[in-house]
Formats: sequence, structure tokens, C-alpha cells
Amino acid sequence: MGKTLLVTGGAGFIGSNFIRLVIEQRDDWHVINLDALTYSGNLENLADIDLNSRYEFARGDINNSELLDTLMPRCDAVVHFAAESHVDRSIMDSTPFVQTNVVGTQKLLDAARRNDVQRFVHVSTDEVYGELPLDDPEAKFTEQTPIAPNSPYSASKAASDLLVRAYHETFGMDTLITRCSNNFGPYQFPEKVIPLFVSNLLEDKQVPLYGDGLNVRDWIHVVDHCEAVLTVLEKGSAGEVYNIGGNNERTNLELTHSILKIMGKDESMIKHVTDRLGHDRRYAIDATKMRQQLGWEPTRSAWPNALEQTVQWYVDHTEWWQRVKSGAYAEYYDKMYGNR
Ligand code: NAD
Ligand code: TDX
Repeated sequence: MGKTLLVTGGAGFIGSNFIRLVIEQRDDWHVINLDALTYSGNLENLADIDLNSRYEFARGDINNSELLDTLMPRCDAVVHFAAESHVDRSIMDSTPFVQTNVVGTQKLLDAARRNDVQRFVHVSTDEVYGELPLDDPEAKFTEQTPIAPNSPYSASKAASDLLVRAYHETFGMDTLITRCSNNFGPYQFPEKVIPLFVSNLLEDKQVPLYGDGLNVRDWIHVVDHCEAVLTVLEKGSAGEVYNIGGNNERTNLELTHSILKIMGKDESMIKHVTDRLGHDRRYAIDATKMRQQLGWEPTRSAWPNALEQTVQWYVDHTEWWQRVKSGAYAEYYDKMYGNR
């Protein structure tokens, strides 16, 4: 029988890709997308399924318990993506990070418990593990790696992970946690490195590379991540943590050179800028548990093809990122929902 999911943060980058995947691949499931439409929430990301009868949008904050109590009685499971997600913003002001990522997650957990929601999948990040050294290339984060976040963003995500764990231990709630590496693909907000660099180059602007450019990220295609989250929702064991990664480590310098090459630009377009405070050196995920226990593997993340296709997506969707950069995307809500 079909399920009804409450997806939080479904107007963002990963949440919108997840909703599209579920609507396409589970033809008797319903999705309620609860999103506050902060600066990174963009309903244009879901314009193609907006009118689907199995999809519903509710504008609201995960901190609004009354609203949660109106939505949750209809839901079998919560898949929780909503968050403040940008490390640089958390360095400027961590207040919204604590409010949404920590307090908001607690409100959601309480509402799920009150309303007997059967399963709660919490979408977290590899950044809760802190950083790996550059001089030990074999080292990777496993689910047993101690939590040691270094940025206000990752600290807020780690705090929410611990709450999710505690609700399982204390109340026996069916909660699961996923920890994924850096995502790339369509509909990523152009403050994150790949869409920022591609859109800058399309505007003939330089790309700001932090520090020495030797920090390493483990890149995964967003649809691989979404399939992993769906797999955890359907097959995961209550109380477990699952690491998700693309097995695709690159330095930022290598990433930048690849983007320049794909776009036919030269090194003069790189602007070396001051490093990010507390900039984690390296992330790398060991996803053995996902592979061995749940049979999941990334199938779309291999470079150079996956990176080329993503760059091409931003080239083909210039209007999408121009509307984001200009702020025009915010008008979509009124156009689509203003008279409903
Ligand atoms: P995003 O910033 O693109 O989207 C976040 C969404 O949450 C937006 O639509 C926003 O409007 C919504 N939101 C924010 N605060 C809210 C609130 N209080 N109530 C309701 N909605 C709210 O982020 P993303 O990159 O899609 O990340 C989604 C999740 O995945 C986050 O939890 C993030 O920590 C996690 N994650 C991201 C990555 C990555 O590489 N982007 C990697 C691993 C994990
Ligand atoms: O202008 C830039 N220049 C630059 O060199 C930006 C925006 C980033 N960088 C570097 C910093 C990082 O080493 O590129 C790398 C990637 O940066 P971001 O795209 O900001 O991602 P990151 O900080 O690694 O965090 C991302 O992955 C994990 C997501 O934003 C998080 O939500 C997720 O949890």
C-alpha cells in the first residue's frame, strides 16, 4: 500500500530532487512538502510536479508545532532535509542554524512522537565527523568515527543527530540517521562551490578559491544520495546510522581545473582568496555498510562524465540560476500559490 511522506525542506536542492524521485518511482506514494521557503528554498525546483495530485506543498516552519500537528496525522514517515546548510553563513551568524537545525529537529521529533508517525529519517552530513588529515589517504569516516564537528553548521547538525539518537534510545522511536558527503547536480543553490563557479564563469567572473585549494571533498551525485535515503527509509534498521558517499575524492583545485577545462576557460579565472575559518581539510566516506547491508551503491557519481553533465545542466538552465542570483525566484510562490 502507498505511503504518505512528510518531506521537510523539499524546496531546497536535495529535498526537491528527493521528491521528484519518489513521485516518479513510487507511483502510489503521496508527498507533503513542508518548507519555510528561506533564501535557499525555491519552488521553481519542483515546477514540473507542482500540479501532480500525489504532491502537496505546505509553507511553514518546522518550529511550528501546531502546523506539524495538522500535517503529521496523515503521514507514515518523516524524511527530514530542512536545515540551514551553508558553512560560510554559519560562520557569519550561527543563530538560525541552532534554531532550525537543533530546535527545529527537536520540534519535529516531538510532533512525530505525538502523532505516532512510524518512521523518522534524519538527513545529516559527513561534516559531523570533523576532518581527516591529508597525509593519511586511506583514512575514511565510518559510522563508528567519533563525532567532532568544527563549524557552527556541523555542530548544529551533530546536535540534531544526537537528539534523533536519543529519541530512539529513550522513547523507542523508529529513527534513522544518514550522513552523506558533498552533493552535486541540478538545482543546487549557487552559493555552494560548483554552481557558484559555473555561474560565475558563465558571467565571465573569476571564481574565488579558498586558501591553498588543497582541501578535499568526496563528491556524490544528488540522485545517488536521494536513492540512498529512499533505500534507508524502506530497508534501514531503526536506530542505525548510515554513511553515504560517492567514493570520489577531489581537491578543490582539481575540481576548479576540471570546471575550467569543461567550460573552455583558463587559470586566469581563478582568484585565490583568504581561507574559510576552521576550513576542514578532508572528508571521505566509507559507505561499506550501505553497500553490504542495504545493497546500495552510487551509479551516477563518476567523474568526468557526471561533472560534465552537471556543468551542462547549469549552462542549459541559465534562466534558473539567474533568477536565483537576482532574487526573482522568490516571486514564484505568489504566482503559483497566491490565489489558492
Ligand atoms: P538547501 O539549503 O538547498 O535546502 C534547505 C531547505 O530547507 C530550503 O528549501 C529551506 O527553505 C528549508 N528550510 C530551512 N529552514 C527551514 C525551517 N525552519 N522550516 C522549514 N523549512 C526550512 O540544503 P540542501 O543542500 O538541499 O541540504 C538538505 C539537507 O541535506 C540538509 O539537512 C543538509 O544538512 C544535508 N546535507 C547536504 C549536503 C550537501 O552537499 N548539500 C550533504 C550532506 C547532507
Ligand atoms: O567560494 C567558494 N570557494 C571555495 O574554495 C566556496 C563557496 C567554497 N569553496 C570550498 C570550500 C570547501 O572546501 O569548496 C569546498 C566546498 O564548499 P561548499 O560548496 O560550501 O560545501 P562544504 O562547505 O564542503 O559543505 C557542503 O557539503 C556538506 C554542504 O554545503 C553542506 O550542507 C553539507 O553538509
